[in-house]
Amino acid sequence: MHTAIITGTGLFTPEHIITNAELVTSFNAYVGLFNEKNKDAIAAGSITALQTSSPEFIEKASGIKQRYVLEKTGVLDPERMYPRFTERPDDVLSLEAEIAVAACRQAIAAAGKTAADIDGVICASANMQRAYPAMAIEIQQELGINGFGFDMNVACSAATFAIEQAANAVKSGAARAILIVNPEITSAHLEWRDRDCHFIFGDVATAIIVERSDLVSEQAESRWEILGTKLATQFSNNIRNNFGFMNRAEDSDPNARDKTFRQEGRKVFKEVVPLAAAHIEGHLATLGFTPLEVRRFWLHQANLGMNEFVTRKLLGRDASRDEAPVILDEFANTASAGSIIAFHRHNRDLAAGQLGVICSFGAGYSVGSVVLRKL
Ligand code: CO8
Repeated sequence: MHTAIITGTGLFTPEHIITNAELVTSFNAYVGLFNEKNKDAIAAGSITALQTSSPEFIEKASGIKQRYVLEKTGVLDPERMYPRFTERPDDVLSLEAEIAVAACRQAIAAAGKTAADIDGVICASANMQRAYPAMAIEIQQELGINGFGFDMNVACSAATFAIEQAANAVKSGAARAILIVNPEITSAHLEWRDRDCHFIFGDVATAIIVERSDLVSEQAESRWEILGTKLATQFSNNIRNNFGFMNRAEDSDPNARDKTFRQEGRKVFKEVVPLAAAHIEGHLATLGFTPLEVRRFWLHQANLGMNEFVTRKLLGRDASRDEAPVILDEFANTASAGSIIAFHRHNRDLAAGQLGVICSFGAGYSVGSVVLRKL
């Protein structure tokens, strides 16, 4: 058995920012248009008037201040309320692969590797742009990587679940190095017209190199030994999207509300916090550690209050931002990429021997943890 190490990460950040104030201005314009258009039905009681949103609520309830998106004019157009992308021909790199490749190139360079050193690509994301061929294979071709590529989707937990697959491939000797990539175009699957969730998500792509310890390059920017991974799932309808290939055959409306992201946010909050905290504590115990020995927690970035609850349960006190970095204020929830952005931004300052935990949680429900030691 080999030892699996994380040696490089990459982050692609879209150029457009939508602040809470901008988002709410266009959402409230949409509400005004809707209520005006339906004023007779609203007066008759057959349609409920929409309520306005507020930047103060968004920041207080979630900790989110802004989000990055690949396209903002469509999202902010009160007559449209979703991004405006141009369909690309089959022989042009797809948008999801394009942002993935940008993050991958950074991760490969950070690890001091070339495409020839990598044996497989895992594209792990909450949303794939198409059914097939796999996004991973298109990314693999664009980067000139030999070997194999496959896609996997465990929503917000896709990255940690992929780290386990990569670590197993490396440990068993099946691969020298695996490239994991998490391109998240959440803007295309978010219902920007729903006051309960219109502020939640942002677009981004992250990438990670997992490789064999004896093959690590001297140029590698960091070296984190994967001491263990632990995955768990428990079915729940509280975060769900019914978009899929059966829609046409079912004669269902492709624009119906259930064909984009929807959630019971409060239930998710209450049910997932204890799951995540118990999961991390149990995982650490199997490796002979307690939460108090962990120097840093790179948690899923969905809600600031959620992360504060998780770390309070683990540590018995409030965690500092240094112990549990927050990036959701800047990026919002970026599904599988959130905990990886936190790791990417905040891992280089730790000393050799210190422990860290990456933990994601979300739809499924799903929880994935990765215990790391800095070398
Ligand atoms: N503006 C003003 N007021 C509002 C707004 C708004 N925008 N929205 C709701 N309110 C009001 C409500 O009407 C309610 O009023 P009242 O008390 O009078 O009834 C009050 O504010 C409180 O409403 P909520 O109880 O809904 O608010 P919460 O405090 O629970 O906050 C959150 C809502 C922020 C959504 C919170 O519940 C939360 O963050 N929960 C956790 C969510 C989470 O972690 N989800 C993870 C899912 S992500 C994932 O797994 C990936 C899925 C795949 C990605 C797909 C890409 C699109």
